[in-house]
Amino acid sequence: MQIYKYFATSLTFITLVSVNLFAATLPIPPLAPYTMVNGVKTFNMNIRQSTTQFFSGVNTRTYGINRNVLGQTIRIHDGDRVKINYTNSLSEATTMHGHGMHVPAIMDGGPKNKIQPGQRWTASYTVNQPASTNWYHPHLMGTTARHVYMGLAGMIIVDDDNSDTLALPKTYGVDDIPLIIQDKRFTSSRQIHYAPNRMEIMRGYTSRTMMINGSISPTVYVKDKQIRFRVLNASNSSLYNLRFSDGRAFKQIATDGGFLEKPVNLSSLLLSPGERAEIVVNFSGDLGSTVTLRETRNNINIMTVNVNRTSTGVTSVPSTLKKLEKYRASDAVRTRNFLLNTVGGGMMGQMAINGRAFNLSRIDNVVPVNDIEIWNIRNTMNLEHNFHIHAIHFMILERNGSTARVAANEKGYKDVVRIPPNSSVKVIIKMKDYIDPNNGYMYHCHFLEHEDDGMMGQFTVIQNKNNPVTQWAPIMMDSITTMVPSPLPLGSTTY
Ligand SMILES: [Cu+2]
Repeated sequence: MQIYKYFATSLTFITLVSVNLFAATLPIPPLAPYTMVNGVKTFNMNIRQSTTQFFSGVNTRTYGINRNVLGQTIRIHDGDRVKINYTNSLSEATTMHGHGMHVPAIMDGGPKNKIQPGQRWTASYTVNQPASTNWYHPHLMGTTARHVYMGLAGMIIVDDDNSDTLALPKTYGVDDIPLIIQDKRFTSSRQIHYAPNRMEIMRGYTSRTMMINGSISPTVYVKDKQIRFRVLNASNSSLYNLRFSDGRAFKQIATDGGFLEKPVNLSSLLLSPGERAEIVVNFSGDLGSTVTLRETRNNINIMTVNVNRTSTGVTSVPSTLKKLEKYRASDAVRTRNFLLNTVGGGMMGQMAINGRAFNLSRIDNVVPVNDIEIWNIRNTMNLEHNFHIHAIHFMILERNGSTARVAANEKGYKDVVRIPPNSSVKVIIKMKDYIDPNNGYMYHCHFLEHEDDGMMGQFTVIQNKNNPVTQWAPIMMDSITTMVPSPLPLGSTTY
């Protein structure tokens, strides 16, 4: 009976997928509208439950932010004063963390910034970082993985004066296209199925049903020119190796923390959960043809690119993008060691860092501001992990003790680094501001099942008597306390 049921399910599933294959146009998450309130760019983001048709005719329960699934794209500029009001319309508590955002710890949206059902939490700060592709997602201890899986993830695009002037494709959704890549399991009634067992917590809760921007096997229609894709691995625990079906080369222009110094030529791109890459692909001369974007670890066609329009857009990619500030290993004043392994029970024990599972009321590390540090992260398990540090962007110094093993497309600012089984990575970091001895930032494995299980720690940034900074000033709260209804008032923008 079980076997029959399994086959029946599989057959139905295959039929549904084949019906939908390459049928949908790639959805582009709209830009989030904002209002200017006393000079502050104010966004109202409603976290809610709804339904989405991943499979035609079937309503699947999903979570989204101002959308049925995933979130609108928040677009802000270096130097902007912003307030992002997150209202929790779910029937359960959550949080909303700005991943990659360089903000004060209390604005980070980590596990401490809990938003109860019906409540609102506001991230208010002055944007203080270079142009980059970031994202927002829940970060409540123990439920992060399920909440992201249900659909809570959106992009935050930061612009700056440099990105404004670089001759790169920059029309959002047209030649500058977000690609939020995930995979999901579904029940036989096509509801999202999130129920990892112990082995799946360890090895990853993965699926062959992949989606981009919440759509299974979509088609994106582009002009015959240079097209920029902002790629985000928003999966819970999958590595994606992306490649085009014709093996064409493309250029990576940005890592997690913004532009590389120069474009890096690639024919495949490997991203672990939480990592981002901006790539530019040349489709000139391809009018009338299609090419498939493939995930090669599992041999899945994930998106068709249909070149159906002609254009006289950007024809080349600038040869230099940005000068990056780089620290040498000899500049570091200390090295911290982080061991990724389990505690208690060996391979089946609880995920931990340095033998301790996460505890919200424990500060694991105290980092003096303006000190250059090396963080030496070792994965001694026979499993994939990665390592994400909140608020600070770092550079990778070494892989397995070798500077030569750091790939060219990793030589930019990063906030997530892949740590393959039984390997080590040294990164160099410097926190320059936002001292707060009372509120911590997280560092953790971004395989969400590992993070929820305890592979996470907490650090504070404290004053440095040798090299002090002034305390950051919070943006004053104003009188806006309710959601701004549509239609949007003058001064707002929408896509
Ligand atoms: Cu991990």
